Amino acid sequence: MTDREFETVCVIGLGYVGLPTAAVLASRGMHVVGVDIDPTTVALINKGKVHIVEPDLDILVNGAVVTGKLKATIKPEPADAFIIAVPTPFTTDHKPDLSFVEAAVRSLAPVLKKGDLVIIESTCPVGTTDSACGWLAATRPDLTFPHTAHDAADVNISHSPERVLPGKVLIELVRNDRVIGGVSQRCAERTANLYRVAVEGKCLLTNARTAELVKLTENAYRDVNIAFANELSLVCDDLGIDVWEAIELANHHPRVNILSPGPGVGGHCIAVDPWFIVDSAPDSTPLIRAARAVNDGKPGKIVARILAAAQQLDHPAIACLGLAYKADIDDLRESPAMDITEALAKSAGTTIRVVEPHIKQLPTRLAKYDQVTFCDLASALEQAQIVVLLTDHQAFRAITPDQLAGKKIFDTRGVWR
Ligand code: SAJ
Repeated sequence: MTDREFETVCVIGLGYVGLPTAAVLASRGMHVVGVDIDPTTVALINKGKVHIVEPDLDILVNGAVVTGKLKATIKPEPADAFIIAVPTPFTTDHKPDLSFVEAAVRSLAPVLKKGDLVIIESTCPVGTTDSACGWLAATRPDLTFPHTAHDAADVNISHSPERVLPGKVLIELVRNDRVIGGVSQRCAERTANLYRVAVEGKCLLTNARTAELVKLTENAYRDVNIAFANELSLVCDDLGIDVWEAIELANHHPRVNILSPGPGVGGHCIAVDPWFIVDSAPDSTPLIRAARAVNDGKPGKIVARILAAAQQLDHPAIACLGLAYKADIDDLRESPAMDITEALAKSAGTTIRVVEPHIKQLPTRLAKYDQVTFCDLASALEQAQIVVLLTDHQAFRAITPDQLAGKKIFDTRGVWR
């Protein structure tokens, strides 16, 4: 035993955020129980292995499991603190789907005891943390909760959103400042005490509703700024101007910093979270909604231009380089590269060779098209008349002008300028 306030932490959801968080806390000497509904994930982690690609995560998880500080299970176990890191997707009509968060909160109710701390890290619409207090209060009438008992509550509850960038998770988990929103002041203070074990950044205390909105705001801000760059790229296409040169020059202005246009916005956060603000305040969010439309419309604009070029050629072979939603990761979620490749498979009437160095085979969504094949980079380039760069992986940046000579190029990321 140490004199730490929290000895045992139960992390619910062992995905891109939960597993690194569990491993980092275990590496700081805490006993960590990781919980996941997928038995295959649980078995793999208990062997010291990982199911996601993230630099150095495999080493950290292996060390934590071997030293007995981290174990995985399918049900929550009693702990001093619970961290919920499950997905919050949206439904087809852009409404937040809180079913995973609610299930996770309810799953810990049976093992909850006086003095425990519950932290929701999952990105949530404003008001979710208050709702979580209500769900727990309804199942555990023997305990008091902070939405009614405030600082005197038996159990403390907070929202502290994850803000780590895929590809840099282990660095950002420790170094980023952390926004901590307590349902009461004591909830926030206790949550900061827990994170300070591992976090070197500042712990910034606020209330739960503000913390919920701050997280959504960060991703909506980025989405709106990427939409500006994407809209500018369409303007430049219409006017025959090189968008990359125009942005580079504009960014020499001391107060201008335009982001990069691309094939659209992918990933499980930036394409999703702005909708949670729109859903909460539909009459006050025309800009956020418009940004979503611009970014969601970008893949279709690119497909139209590629199809127009393909029509000029007899049976043109197309090489699509990259499926991941951004550089040097294996994550295909909400990836515009997938949407573009699938749209070409449906309409181009020609062979499409897909190169994605971070996965081992074509995802089923593309494998069902006979004309789509998974290919190595050299042969895809050799045989293609049209080359479409969709993800700016390192391997593609190294392609030389010689390898592209005589081909029609669609460089959606501006890496071959
Ligand atoms: N993108 C562009 N142009 C740019 C920057 C990005 O087209 O100039 C595209 C990327 O290619 C990608 C998408 O946007 O398709 C999102 O990529 P990203 O690197 O901007 O962000 P994510 O989704 O990987 O991670 C974001 C981060 N949020 C912010 O930077 C505000 C991260 O800090 C959050 O923790 C994460 O969302 C999350 O989990 O919410």
